[in-house]
Parts: sequence; structure tokens; C-alpha cells
Amino acid sequence: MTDLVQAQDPVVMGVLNVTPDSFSDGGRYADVDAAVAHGVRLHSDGAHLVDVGGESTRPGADRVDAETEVARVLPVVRELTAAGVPVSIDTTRARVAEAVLAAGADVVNDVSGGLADPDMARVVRDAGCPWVLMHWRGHSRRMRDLARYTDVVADVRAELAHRVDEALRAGVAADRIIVDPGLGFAKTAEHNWELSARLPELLDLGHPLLFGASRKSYLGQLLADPAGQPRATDGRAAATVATSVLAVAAGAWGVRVHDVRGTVDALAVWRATGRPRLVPTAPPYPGPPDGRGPVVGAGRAGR
Ligand code: PMM
Repeated sequence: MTDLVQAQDPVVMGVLNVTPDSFSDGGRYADVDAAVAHGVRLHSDGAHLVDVGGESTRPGADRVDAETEVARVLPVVRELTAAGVPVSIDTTRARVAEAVLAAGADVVNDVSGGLADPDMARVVRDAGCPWVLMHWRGHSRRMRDLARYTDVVADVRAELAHRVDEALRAGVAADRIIVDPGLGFAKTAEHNWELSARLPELLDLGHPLLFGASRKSYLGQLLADPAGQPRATDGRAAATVATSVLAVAAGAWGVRVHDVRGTVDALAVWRATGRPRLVPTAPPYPGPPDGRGPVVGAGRAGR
């Protein structure tokens, strides 16, 4: 596989949850054949990676044991890698990562940023694979209580920097590390919007950044009907595409999405228009009243 971490073009990661209870696609791909068929479709739609997860991380979800998680993901990963589909494994457990890497997975996507399992750094270091370190403060059951920040961007940045330091100390190579702000994980809707608007402050950590907004509840809240009823998950595709393209234009390395085709199409438009970049407001550009939000600036080829 070409080195995705060094990719010059935005990386699209397609979501494949083989769980009975994930918030937007739970239950749909619990059967191996259906899961593999969907993974192959995501790849042919343009996903550079198919992100296979066997444990739901939706707020309030109960944990499954490691055996159950391995039993869910391993047959799917085996078939996808045999079919030539590059796979990342969405897990917080070293045991699961190790089993799946041995079956041909390319990337570990760890929503706990290495916090949940002290053995994860060793597994990743020995495999030499890319490791997504997502910002995380605790398992799903507790995460709503943990959404307290002084300045969400500064706090997430500092906590991610700490996770990166720990990974480096454990011997993981710097060029294998990808960071992720963890939208929706111990974050309110306001926190998610603030992180989205100030992405460049996280980019200066010096690592590629993965952005995962797809179908998340803050988009449902944004699109609520006049009675205040949030838009259902299957009606959040256009908002997901919009926020994903804005993240790429702000410098994100990649996006994690359920609807790969729409994102790939939108990124083709972004590319064809000269890869316009969002730059922090600076005179003489007109900016929003607080002077902090991004405006569209001069395009720059490449990333
Ligand atoms: N979000 C979910 C699961 N895994 N991984 C990364 N790196 N970033 C995310 O934002 C992220 C993730 C939850 O969404 P899902 O239930 O639709 O998979």
C-alpha cells in the first residue's frame, strides 16, 4: 500500500461498523457477507481505507468483551484484505488490533488515543503501522459528564500533544502518528463547532489530522425542524459533506465518513477549483465579528 500518512491528496476513510448498536448504522452490517459487500462498495466508491469497528462508541453504549469484538471484526477484515481493500481497525484494545493487523489490516484507529489499553503502543510500534490518536476522555458510559473545558481547542490540543508525547516515548515513529479531535466524544455541539472553526490550531501539532463528523448528532441538532426535533441520521449526508470539505480546506489530512461517494465527489470539486484553502482571518480580509473565524483565502496548490 502506498504510504497514506504522507498522502498529498485528502484521505477518505469509509465507516463500516459491524455492531448491532452503533448510532447510525448499527445492526445493518452485523452479518459478515453484508459487511464485506458494504466494505467493498465503500472502496469502489473511492474510500482509501475502510474503517472496521466491532464495538459501538455511541454515548451511553455498553462495552463488549474482547472475544466478542474479535469475533465480529476478524472474519470481515480477512475477507476485505483478501479482496484488496485497505483496512483500518477501529478499536481501543491491543489484543484486537494485534489480531487484525496479523490478518492484513493497515492502520490502527484508536478512539482512546492509546489511553484505554497500555499495551496498544507496543502493538503499533512493533507493527510499524499508522496510528490514529483520537482525543478521548473516557468510555462511552461516562463521556457526557466529561465534556467540560476551559477553552475546548486549547484543552484538546494540550491533551492530544500529551498523547503524542506518550506514543513517541513508547517508541512509535513520529511519522506514523495521526491526530483526531474526536468530535462528539465528551464534546457538546458548541465544542464540536468551535473545534471545526479553529482546526488550524490543532494542525500546528505537526501531525496529519483526521476529521470525523459524519452523521453526528450535532449535525442533527443544526438541522432540527421548527419543533426542535433533530434531523434523523439518514438526513445528515449533505451537512456531513459540507463539514468534511471545510475541514479539508482548513488543512485536514483526511475525513472519516459513512457516505463515501458524496464526499469523494465534493472533494473532486474542491480539487478542480484549485484546492481553495481556509486561512485564519487577517487584515485586510473581512471576518466574522469576533475576528477569529476562518475566511476563504488565496488557494495554494498541494497541502
Ligand atoms: N467517531 C466514531 C467512531 N470512530 N474514529 C475516529 N478516528 N474519529 C471519529 O470521530 C470517530 C471514530 C463514532 O462514529 P460512528 O459510530 O459512526 O462510527
